[in-house]
Amino acid sequence: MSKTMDWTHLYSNEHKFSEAIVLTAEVVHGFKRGSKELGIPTANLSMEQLGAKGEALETGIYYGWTTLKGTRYETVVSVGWNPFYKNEKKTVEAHLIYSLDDFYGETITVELLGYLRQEANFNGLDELISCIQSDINLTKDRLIALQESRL
Ligand code: ADP
Ligand code: RBF
Ligand code: MG
Repeated sequence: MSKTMDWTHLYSNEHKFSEAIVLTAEVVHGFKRGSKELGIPTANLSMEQLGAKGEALETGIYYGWTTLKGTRYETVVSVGWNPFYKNEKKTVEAHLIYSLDDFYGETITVELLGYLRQEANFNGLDELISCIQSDINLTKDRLIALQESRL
């Protein structure tokens, strides 16, 4: 399978927010698929702590920043039911674009600055991973552009 798949068509609804959406919650345990199956760990936020804000959040993929123990990391966030896995519970999961040790139980703050795309279904794991890589690349681009526009 080619590693250079083109996902451009999925990003037609991309937009940045006029105001950040700020989420603060504890990191809880999920299905453990992120690291093991995808090689892309995601810190799952406690839906109980997010409450109505978590319920109201539109499903899809977002970019922004996470503050963990006083340090901010570029972050890509997945919100929804993961159609590829047919989850029955909505999750809010943050992948920090940095190599880190486990931080379960920490309270993190995730600032969402823009929306990339809706959740999609894929024909296989390699397609899902390829699309997440393109989300990560776009996230880096958008965050750099935002920083430059604020200089
Ligand atoms: P789970 O299903 O329990 O969320 P994952 O396989 O998605 O498990 O792994 C997520 C966990 O990995 C996080 O809760 C965190 O403790 C750890 N982790 C390590 N590095 C990162 C990172 N860069 N981004 C997100 N989580 C990370
Ligand atoms: N799951 C899907 O079913 N469809 C998606 O389009 C999708 N996009 C994702 C994008 C990013 C940036 C991340 C971090 C995850 C995404 N996932 C998606 C969720 C993925 O299935 C989930 O993180 C793993 O199942 C581990 O919980
Ligand atoms: Mg996870």
